[in-house]
Amino acid sequence: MESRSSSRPPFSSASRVVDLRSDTLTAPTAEMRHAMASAALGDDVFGEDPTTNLLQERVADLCGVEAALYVPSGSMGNLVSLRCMAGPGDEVICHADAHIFHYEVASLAAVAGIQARPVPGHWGVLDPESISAAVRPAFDTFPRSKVIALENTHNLAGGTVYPIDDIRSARKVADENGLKIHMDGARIFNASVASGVPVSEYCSLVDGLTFCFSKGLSCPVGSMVVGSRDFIKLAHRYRKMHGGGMRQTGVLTAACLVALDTMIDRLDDDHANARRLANGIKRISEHATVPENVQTNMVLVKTEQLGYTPSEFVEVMGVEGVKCLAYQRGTVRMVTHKDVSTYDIDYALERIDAVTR
Ligand code: TLP
Repeated sequence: MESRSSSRPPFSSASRVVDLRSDTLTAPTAEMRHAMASAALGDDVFGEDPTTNLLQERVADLCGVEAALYVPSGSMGNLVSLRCMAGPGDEVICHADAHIFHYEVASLAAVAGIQARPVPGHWGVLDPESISAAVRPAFDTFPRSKVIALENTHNLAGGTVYPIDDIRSARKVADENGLKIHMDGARIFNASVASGVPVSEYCSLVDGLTFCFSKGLSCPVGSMVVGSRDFIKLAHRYRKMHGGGMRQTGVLTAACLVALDTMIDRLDDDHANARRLANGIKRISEHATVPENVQTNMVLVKTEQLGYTPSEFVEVMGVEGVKCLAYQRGTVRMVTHKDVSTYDIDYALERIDAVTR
């Protein structure tokens, strides 16, 4: 199809901006800001920040695990967790589209000396046979297989939920081969709200899980690593080694405590908005969204179906005041979140309709 973009002006005349690039854009609520300003503080490297200690206890409780650790980012949470489970010369089996493989600056290899073993999967899910086939035989010349890394929800697959039965199958392969399981659960609450599976059930099937407060939960900074007491003790050491030891973290973790009370159930609204967006786009062009059904808060748009390349579509929509990100395999990603209303979705749909007429 011939591109439609050349006839449009390269500047934004839009009076309204709807930012669908990521749920990381969410700003803290007034309640969070108030809690941050009045938080009780101490030096967290000494383990003396009362607000952070409370958060870590509450998160461990919620996840049904022994302990939890606050870290600056999801990327550090993944790196520290995997470094606890593997070391130089070891291998982590992951989905070929895993965030740890594509979007974390090769930190596994560059910082931890760990090799990723990417395995193709289906919408973010690995089948047990492919995992088994990727496990190395015990022989001196091979890297040592140590960990299976799963991502839930799966970012590049469009926010898909890792089905609980598939996690059980991965657990079986892990146990048969003496491997650990790490879950990159950056958006684990989206997965839980969408599937009805409690986060504690996900945690019960893995050896460690990282989730983010700085995405749909709307906090300005921070992620958690959760697992056994021994695992978290080691994670504490690697957090410090990677420069993640922070001082009066209560200023930040106060927002996370508010998020636990106010931000989880409302993720349902984001999912409903994502479905509304996808259904609206399908009305414009039936096969323009993937996967078939939106599961959480992401919509991947196959822009060729709308007459644009991904980068053209991003530019054209930017002019209309609707921001989105060019993604892989000819798609653009649109993410719904707290700071995007149903009216914003309808506005975005109206603009998509206008540029594709
Ligand atoms: N993902 C970001 C970008 O890096 C793409 C986004 O906007 O979605 N795991 C997953 C599954 C993630 O989606 C992300 C962030 C991370 C880890 C890293 O978290 P941060 O950004 O806190 O280091």
